[in-house]
Amino acid sequence: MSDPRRFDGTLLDLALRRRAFLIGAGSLALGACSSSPMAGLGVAKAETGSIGTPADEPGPVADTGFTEWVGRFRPRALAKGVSGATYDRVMAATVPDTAVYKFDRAQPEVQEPIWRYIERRTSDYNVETGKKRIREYAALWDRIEAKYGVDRYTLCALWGLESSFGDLAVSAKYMRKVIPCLSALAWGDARRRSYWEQELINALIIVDRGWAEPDQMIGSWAGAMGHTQWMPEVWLNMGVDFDGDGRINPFGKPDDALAGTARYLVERGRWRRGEAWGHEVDFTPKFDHAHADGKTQKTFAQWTALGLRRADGKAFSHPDTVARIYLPAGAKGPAFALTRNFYAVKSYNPSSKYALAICHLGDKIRGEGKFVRPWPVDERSLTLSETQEVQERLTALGFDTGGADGRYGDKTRGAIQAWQKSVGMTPADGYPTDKVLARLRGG
Ligand SMILES: [Ca+2]
Repeated sequence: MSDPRRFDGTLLDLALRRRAFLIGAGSLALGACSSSPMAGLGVAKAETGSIGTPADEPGPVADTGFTEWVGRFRPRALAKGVSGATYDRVMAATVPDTAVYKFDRAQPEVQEPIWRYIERRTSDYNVETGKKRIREYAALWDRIEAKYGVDRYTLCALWGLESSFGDLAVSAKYMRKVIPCLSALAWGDARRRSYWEQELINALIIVDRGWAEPDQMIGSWAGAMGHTQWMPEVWLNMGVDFDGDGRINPFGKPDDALAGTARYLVERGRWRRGEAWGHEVDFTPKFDHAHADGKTQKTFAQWTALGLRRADGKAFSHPDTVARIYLPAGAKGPAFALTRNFYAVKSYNPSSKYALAICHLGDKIRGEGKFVRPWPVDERSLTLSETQEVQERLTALGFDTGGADGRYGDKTRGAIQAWQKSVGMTPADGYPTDKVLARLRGG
């Protein structure tokens, strides 16, 4: 379920959101389009050679190459369950939306500090709107909690970040017809062709089942649709007809979308009923930040013995629960002990800061306050190019940052921390600071 590339941009997240391998912290409401999840994906050369479009030129327009491809792809689509009638009807009317290719090449221009990322997603507007939705859909939340056990506040927050609570006025600007997008990608994106082919097939099966007509299937350019931005595969396999109208629908009434997403969190994220996602924590001076690598698992009792405590001063109510420590902004910022349900949320979109934004927004909708420890806003954040330099230097030293895209995500954090440990730099918190860069430059 996860893309090797950390993608935690803002808007295009939306675009390339993928439950299987695309990443992104979605937020329709955020504006700023900062990155391409498809960097490097390129139009590349089609296997057929029919559209060998160079990466710096516009994508191919509909031409005989596409028609030929539709004919060639037909037997494979039928073998995977699409009816011939649906395939012919839908694909004959499809003009590939080649504008999708340009999204490949968008590159991030700024590195957004984690606190801006979190604060924008947990804005007063989102908190207040979330509270309204909690009241408005009380009966639906009751039913979803009873059946799936997923906390309504967290699920409501996910809805808020995925589609601004289903606000079509906000999302309309980003909407495209999904089948033409997926067709263009399946036809022209050599690198991820098999993924796009499968999603196109899934979309056609949805049509086959009578759940939607192609014109109704609108979403991001990468094919994510509806209230909680389902890719066709999620719609097909995790969808639930929760309003009982005989079809599964990620649009319109939010019942199916929210129930299906709760099902996803349970079945794919292994959400556990009644458990918190984690706690904000603090450390006594003896705590060694090298343990805070987002991987090491210990019970709260064991962490307590190592010098960790709850930031609000309360005792851990379940000392035997296993947690991992996450430092999104290094040793000086807020720190978190994460339990299973954090990772359930992260399974929906594999970025830690995306999951943190959702869990925090959910808590705020529930009525809880801000984090106890302040963000290190006075500490200068590295620029995009400086972060890229850190990544390049670490890569050269054999620490895997997953590329050098200038983004500070889970993989880069892990690489910095591993390097800090190897050179004895403390705190080994994985956070890219001036000091880290200077030491890397100094060899
Ligand atoms: Ca339904």
